[in-house]
Amino acid sequence: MPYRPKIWMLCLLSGILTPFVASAHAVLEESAPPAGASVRPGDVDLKFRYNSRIDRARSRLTLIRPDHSRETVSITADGPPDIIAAHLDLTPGAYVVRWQVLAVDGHITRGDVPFTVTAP
Ligand SMILES: [Cu+2]
Repeated sequence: MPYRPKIWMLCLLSGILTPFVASAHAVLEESAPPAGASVRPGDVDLKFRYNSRIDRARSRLTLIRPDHSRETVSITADGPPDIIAAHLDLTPGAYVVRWQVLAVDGHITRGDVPFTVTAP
């Protein structure tokens, strides 16, 4: 009887391999400002550090303002390959930075970092 791989064998194999593939997803390890932080109004430096290299050209930062309007934030072109950074000029209120990054394994991850700009 000829050997033919069965579907269940492929499923088993993909189940074994998936955790290793998943481990290459970009996970946010550190952010400035940290989630939930309060910062001073004016110049705010954003910095997001991941556990792996990310494709900066295919990653995106969106600023959600206190009035819920959204704008795309331009990402600083240079810097280490596991960090995305940007500069903002903000007035007091509650903000969210929504990040979406493409990791070297080709997978996209996303998340929110909320923070507050306090009155001077
Ligand atoms: Cu992945």
